[in-house]
Amino acid sequence: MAAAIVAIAFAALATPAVEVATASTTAAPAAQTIMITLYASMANPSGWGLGPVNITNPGPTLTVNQGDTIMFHLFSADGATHMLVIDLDGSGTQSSGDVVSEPFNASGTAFFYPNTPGQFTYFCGTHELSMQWGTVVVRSTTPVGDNTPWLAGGMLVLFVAAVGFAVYRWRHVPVPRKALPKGRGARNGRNAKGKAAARSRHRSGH
Ligand SMILES: [Cu+2]
Repeated sequence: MAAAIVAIAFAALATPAVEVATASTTAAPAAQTIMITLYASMANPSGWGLGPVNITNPGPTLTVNQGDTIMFHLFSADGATHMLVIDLDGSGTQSSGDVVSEPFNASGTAFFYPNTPGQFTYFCGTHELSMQWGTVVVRSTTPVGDNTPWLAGGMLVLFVAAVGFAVYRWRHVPVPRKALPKGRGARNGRNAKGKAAARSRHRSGH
């Protein structure tokens, strides 16, 4: 029985280790610093572009990964003063929760630390949103369905239950009489009868 308990214990302990190893292959990718160059123009064609000659409105869709650091290199393609705003709070206007660059009429920079997956609008803070806007897509890098803690917890519960059941069986299931050494059960029975008879004699003697 002890060997069976040890076997159950090893089986229960070995399984979570395998699950953890599997889960690690879906871990989030290492964060990177990504540089994006954007050209802004109010003069026709207005909008945003990855270069000075491909400016469109809406501008290019910018896809970034959650957890990365995005460094924008910003240029004015028409000499006008522009400002990059990423509308993180979805208000449609420049507000304190947004990414906002310094105004630039030649070049500038802005940093974006995307934490929340989703789609966001970027636009120019000094011109109308409708004339200079585009979309930023933040991709989630959080592993989907990472249930390692639940698996480990579940295996621990199973392990405790298995050991508890084994111990319960070990202590409560009577050993079959055939398994006892020959003659021992009969001798015990005889002794018990003898004691009972002695008690009976003792009581009847009064
Ligand atoms: Cu502008």
